Amino acid sequence: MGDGDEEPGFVPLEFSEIREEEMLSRARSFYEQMDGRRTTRHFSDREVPRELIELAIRTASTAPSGAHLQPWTFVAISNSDLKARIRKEAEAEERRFYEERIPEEWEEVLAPLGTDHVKEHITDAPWVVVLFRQTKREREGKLAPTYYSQESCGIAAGLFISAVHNMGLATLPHTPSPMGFLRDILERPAHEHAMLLLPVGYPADGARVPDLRRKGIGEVSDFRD
Ligand code: IYR
Repeated sequence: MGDGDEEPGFVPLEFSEIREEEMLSRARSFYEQMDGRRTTRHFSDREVPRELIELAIRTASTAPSGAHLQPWTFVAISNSDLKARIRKEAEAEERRFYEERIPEEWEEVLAPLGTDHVKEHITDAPWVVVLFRQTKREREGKLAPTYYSQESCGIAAGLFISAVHNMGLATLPHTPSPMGFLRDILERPAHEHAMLLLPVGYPADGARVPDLRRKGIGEVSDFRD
């Protein structure tokens, strides 16, 4: 692209090339950093400054999204009463799931994770962030569609989780099911659907995680070079 190719609405890409050696070293250290992330269910109630949560949400919001509509709302809750209400409703739904609705083949793969209907993390963690997916957007006073909102919000959630890990805190993608109660409690509009509940905080002293291994590169990829 040379002079005279300037299209309105476009600006030059800011890109600075990195030497290949440096690329490899950065790629390795980022992988190692991310490979050290574990999902724990045990959170401390130690305070976390609001600015860190804002930065995690800003990072999540850098996600690419369908038609750049950024179809997400991150509701960040530190209010204890609200967290207690959310926990109560989440546990009521989860109790039904674990006691009545869970199919055998699901129970089998959940057992090693040690999960149950008790969701202490919702009241222990200093922050609970609920990711709402917007299936519609406002356009000229009416509602119009968003596009690829599941994919967009999934990517944003991944960036949120990475940002939290990178800043030295822990989070847990919790999926109370069904989670319609979150829209009611948090007074979000009908076109926003709760997708993930993410407690954020320090791990508790003595926090434990299941003894899992991750799949190797050969199990998660199929190269054709
Ligand atoms: N939503 C429930 C059950 C659950 C389901 C899966 I798949 C998990 O990886 C973990 C839990 C809960 O949050 O307990």
